Formats: sequence, structure tokens, C-alpha cells
Amino acid sequence: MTTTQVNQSNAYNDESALNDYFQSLSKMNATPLWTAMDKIVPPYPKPRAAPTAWAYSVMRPALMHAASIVGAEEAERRVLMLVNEAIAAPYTTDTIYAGLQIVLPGETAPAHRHRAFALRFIIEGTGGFTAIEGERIDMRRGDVVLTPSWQWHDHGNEGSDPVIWLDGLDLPLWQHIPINFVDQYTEPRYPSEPAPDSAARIQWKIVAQALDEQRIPHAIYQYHLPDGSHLSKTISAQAERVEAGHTTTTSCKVLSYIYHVYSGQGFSMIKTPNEATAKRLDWTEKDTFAVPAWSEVSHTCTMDSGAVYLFALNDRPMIESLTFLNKP
Ligand code: 1HN
Repeated sequence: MTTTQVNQSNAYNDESALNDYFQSLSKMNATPLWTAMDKIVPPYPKPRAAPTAWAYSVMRPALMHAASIVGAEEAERRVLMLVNEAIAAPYTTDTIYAGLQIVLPGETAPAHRHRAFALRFIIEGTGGFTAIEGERIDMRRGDVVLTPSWQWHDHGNEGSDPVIWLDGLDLPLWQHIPINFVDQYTEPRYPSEPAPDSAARIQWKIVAQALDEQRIPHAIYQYHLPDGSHLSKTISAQAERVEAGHTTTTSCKVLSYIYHVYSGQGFSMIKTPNEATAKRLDWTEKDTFAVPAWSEVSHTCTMDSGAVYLFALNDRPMIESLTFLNKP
């Protein structure tokens, strides 16, 4: 036996020799793959996110509190980030960030632009607007307003009540691909003209109509741009209608979602690949909840009459462009 062979077998039997070896590796900026393989390539998908819910009855007073301690202009964006209970900000799911933003009457959230894509779902208030690259777009409840990458945008409120909306951004992606940054405009507002027909706004009435035309207990509508493409290359959105008393068929998609309840009441059962049992999240109008990737999900409308209308951000464009929308 050569000296090299003896040393090799000793190294595998003697724990302290193994530790010495691992320590010597760390000085080389190296580490064994074989002790970390199952973490790096797990035997089943392992989203870090957990099902998490944010009740509007809790979040709205917290937003009003924020509005009492910092101005919109001073804050740049006065937002409460929705932090997944299992991952630090800016992760609401592993791939999607969401936050709740408030602008008081007379305030301006100043003009800036960034690489990240944003879309907003308007929750309450009248008189709010977003100016996007010179187009001034009114924000009305249920509407979606898009802010494509690198377009100047500022927000204002010319009404008499607070305007509150849900922001959805592709921020998690840019934690891994660090090419997102912000550019501040020289003035608080970028010059803009009213643009009532802007393609950057998708009105709720169009979406609700598309859902109601599907005469089935569980209707789904995928938001799209006029050319049929997703709302961005990274994140997009869908809306769903669930009839009174109905529970949707449990389905398990590759995607992750951030749901927002436009109207109605009910609950969702969400079983992530990490848990043996499903978690029940109860929700009502204006609540928000996160659904991790690869989760088994059903939604139940608990109302006696009418239907629940759900809005959801999703990461469909990213996953689809990687060709992994369907499971193997
Ligand atoms: C942003 O620009 C807005 O324009 C909201 O309203 C949230 C979170 C991170 C980075 C930029 C907005 C944001 C953001």
C-alpha cells in the first residue's frame, strides 16, 4: 500500500482528520458538495416561503399609523412590505414581492425609475393617480396599473381620502441578479398628461366581465397586454371567481402566487411540499395571502349567495420562459 492510499482511508474513518480536511478546504474557498447535495438539489421542490396571510383589518390601521409618522415624499414610497413568515423581506413568496402603499390627499410619491417591474392593484380611495412616462392614469378600485421597467413614475392623490393599493414587484429576482437600481427624477413629478385610454391600466370591469362570462363555478382569467403577452417578462396576474358555497378542485401548480381578495369571504387550504398537512387561511374582502410554489391549493367561498372575486400576482412569465410551467 502506498502512503497516499493509507492516508485516504484514514481520512474517511477518522473524524478529526475529516474535520481538519474540511477546514483546510474552507481556507481554499472550497467545500465538499457531497455533504450539501440534498440541500442544493432537494429530492422534491422546496419553496422557502410558507403560506402567510395579511388581514386588511390589521394592515389598514398600520398604514394609517405609517402615514402619521412619515410623509410620502420623505419616504419616497410609504409602503409596508408584506414579509413572508418564513423568509425575510423582500420575499413575499420566493419569486414575488408585495407591499401595501398609502398616499394621503395632496401628497406625492416622487418620480423615479428602476429596472424592476411593478404592477399595482388598487384597493381603496378615489382621486389617486400614477403618472407613467408622461401618461397620467387614474387609480380606481380593482384596476391594475402597470409600471414597466425603466419608466418614470410618480403617484399622487387629488381626492379627499387616503388611496391604498397593493404593489407587486419582481424584486426577489434582482436579489440574485444584481442589476436593478433606481434613478431619481430632478422634480417630484414627471410632466404628464391625462391618459384615460392608457394600455398601462387594466380596468376591473373588463376582468369581472371576462370572469362572469365563464358560466362555471370556478372561473380563471389571465391578465395580458393588448398583444396577448403576459403583463411583464417576470411577473403577471390572474383573477378568479368562485361561486357561493363552492370549493375549487385542489390543484398543484409550479407557480407561486400572492392572492388579494377583491370581494367576498372564504378560506384556502394550502399544502406546501414541505408540510404533511394543509394550512387553512381564512380571508375576507381586501385581505392578502401568499401561496408558495408547488403547493396543493383549494379555495372555498363560504358565502350563501353571490361569489368571491380573487386577484393574484403570479410568476408565470418567468417559469414559462424557462419552459418549466408543467411538471415532469
Ligand atoms: C417602487 O418604485 C414602488 O413606485 C413601490 O410605487 C414599491 C419597492 C421597491 C422598489 C421600488 C412604487 C417599491 C418600489
